[in-house]
Amino acid sequence: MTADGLRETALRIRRHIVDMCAGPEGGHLGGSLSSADILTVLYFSVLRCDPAAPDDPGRDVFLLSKGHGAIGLYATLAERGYLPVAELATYARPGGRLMGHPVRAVPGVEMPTGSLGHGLALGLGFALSARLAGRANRAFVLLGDGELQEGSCWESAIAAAAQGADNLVAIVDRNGLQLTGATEQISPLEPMAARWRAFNWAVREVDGHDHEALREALASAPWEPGRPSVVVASTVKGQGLAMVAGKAHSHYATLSERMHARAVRALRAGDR
Ligand SMILES: Cc1ncc(C[n+]2csc(CCOP(=O)(O)OP(=O)(O)O)c2C)c(N)n1
Ligand SMILES: [Mg+2]
Repeated sequence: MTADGLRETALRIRRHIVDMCAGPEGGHLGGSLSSADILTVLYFSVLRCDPAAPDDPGRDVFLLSKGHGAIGLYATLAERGYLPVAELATYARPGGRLMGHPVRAVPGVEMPTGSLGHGLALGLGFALSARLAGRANRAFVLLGDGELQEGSCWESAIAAAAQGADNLVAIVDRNGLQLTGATEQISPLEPMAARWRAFNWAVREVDGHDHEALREALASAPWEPGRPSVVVASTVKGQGLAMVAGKAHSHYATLSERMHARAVRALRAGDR
């Protein structure tokens, strides 16, 4: 996809996210906006995947380990053709399949997620099974930075390096915020890149809102044969909406009609 195409797609995805947050249940606004460019680049420039054959054994697998970012994933899957865009209006409504956290009933969702700390182990399982079957497909796992406070993430990192799983690619949405505040004030994660290197992973640090930098890093993995890869993507929680960007309270929002209209105007203005 062209640079303009990616930019327009990311904007549409952000608009869907904002729309879903205006429903009666609200949604995880900030973390979905911070991941929107990563998801756009993955689904429109990197992943070998086909909405017409979501179970193709040769597909690249994507797992949203930070499953609370579900509305961003739904918006991306809809834009990519896995489900009708109109279905996004059923998010969090009785009888619908688009719940607050993703489940396998949604086309394109590989595993249910939402309980933090499990996605990297699941991704390693996909990567190892592809290798055993002699297939070249890769597994991509998107982790929250606060999520990395779960010890199971580091257990999985050790196991992946021990297995030399170079078809596993982790992406850390490094927005610096977790539910109640800054990661560095609550349970520090720095030096982030050095920690992953110490766990024997190949590491790249990129601007998580720069489509070309993301594409180059993700499409060219593995960068070091025999090592799993991690992209530490520097992001802003709530990116695209100045009224919440960089603020912990962006984590979850139920937008009133007035706030929704303001958010839609702000997104449009940012596109100029
Ligand atoms: C095991 C577990 N503990 C707690 C939660 C509740 N929870 C949901 S989101 C969140 C904060 C996660 O922060 P981060 O991973 O940085 O996500 P982001 O900033 O990208 O939204 C927490 C604690 C959970 N979903 N799972
Ligand atoms: Mg975070």
